[in-house]
Amino acid sequence: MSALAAELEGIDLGDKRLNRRARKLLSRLGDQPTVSIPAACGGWDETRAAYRLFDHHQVTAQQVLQPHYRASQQRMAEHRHILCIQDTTELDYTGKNDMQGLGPLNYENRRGLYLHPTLAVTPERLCLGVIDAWTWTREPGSLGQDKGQRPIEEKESLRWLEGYRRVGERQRDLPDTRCIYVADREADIYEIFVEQQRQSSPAHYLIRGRHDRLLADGRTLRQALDAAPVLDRVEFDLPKTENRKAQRITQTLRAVRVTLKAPSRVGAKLPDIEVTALLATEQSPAAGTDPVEWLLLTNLPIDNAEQAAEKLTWYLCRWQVEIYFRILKSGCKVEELQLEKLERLEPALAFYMIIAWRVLYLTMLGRECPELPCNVVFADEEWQAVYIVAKRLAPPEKPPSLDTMVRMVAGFGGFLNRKHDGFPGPQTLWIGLQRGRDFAAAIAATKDVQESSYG
Ligand SMILES: [Mn+2]
Repeated sequence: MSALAAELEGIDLGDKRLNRRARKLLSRLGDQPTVSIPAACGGWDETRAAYRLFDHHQVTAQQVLQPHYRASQQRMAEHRHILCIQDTTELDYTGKNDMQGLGPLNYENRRGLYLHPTLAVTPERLCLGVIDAWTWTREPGSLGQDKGQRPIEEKESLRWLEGYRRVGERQRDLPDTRCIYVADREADIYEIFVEQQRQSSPAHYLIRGRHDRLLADGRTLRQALDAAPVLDRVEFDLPKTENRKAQRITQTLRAVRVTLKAPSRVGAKLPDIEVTALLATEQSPAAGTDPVEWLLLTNLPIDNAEQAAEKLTWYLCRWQVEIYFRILKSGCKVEELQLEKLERLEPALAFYMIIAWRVLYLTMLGRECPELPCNVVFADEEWQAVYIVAKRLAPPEKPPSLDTMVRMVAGFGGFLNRKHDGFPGPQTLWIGLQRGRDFAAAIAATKDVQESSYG
């Protein structure tokens, strides 16, 4: 079994043959994540089998993801702190008019669905897996119809609270691990703070603030933060975004424990809640630009510079989910899937969610655990094939280190491995992994030929 198929160990689709087919398909798709399903399957029989699998009523995205959720939870148990990072992305299928069941995106004529996964990530940025995911579509015509009622965004915002509850369930199963729910401004929802106080062994939260909330003492959050002393100054590299280039910035950190005044809700009286607010703001932004700034809210205490810097570092790990979305879309090209209807698309997406996770995992695992023997995450035939092609030597008895292996694999994807190249990124790795599997297949075929001619 390939290392990837092992993620589906214990899958239960209600039928042994279905389970076996699902594992085989995951390997197939994972071997060539960037090509279409027919190309990855390499023939019509197997392609039809894949489509039949997606079509089967037992095969839902959640069924496919279940064993991966479990495997991820086992990996989480090995760590003291786990950031449970949640975010939404849109999957755009505009123009795929024969696909049934899609809904409008931000405009009525853009069509697709929304994906909202939770990734388990260590503070060292190693992604241990997807632990929760859901998808939804908007009703056609719903964008303009909500005037006067609750806007559609407000209804959809429930996903953050539900997602937080799911993380709380993980927390109950993992008594020796602290789970910290991490999310961006969209999750600045008072009900999450309330939920944290209601649960018996709740997950912590670390959420970027969107509102300048009112405090019980009559001030605003921002006023309280501005009055707090500077705890520390931190420097870090900001990755590039669409409208800004990568840069090194210095921020001041301030933190304050405050009591938020409960917002009023129709039909419910919410309690005032104590939270810690952390403000990281750019010390001297370039003229004419807004300071790079994060306002973070957490239930955790921040009493010193070290704790403040730690929370900021944790929040910055949120970037991993953006990389994950990039792997799904640019690497696995999930927006190019050609399937007839949503019920087929969702299980197919679930397969690619596991494949994309593995690329992200390997990218960071090589950095965090360079000395680990590579057969922990690569099957023997995988690492041996890569070794033979890269070194033109018979593979050693003892598997090489993970760092060596990841660099060799990424080399097949265009990574040059010079001193100043640092670590390979996900893109060189996903291309390299694909080629590595081709080598493994070629070598297996050569062995078959040799055996048949000598045997
Ligand atoms: Mn977001």
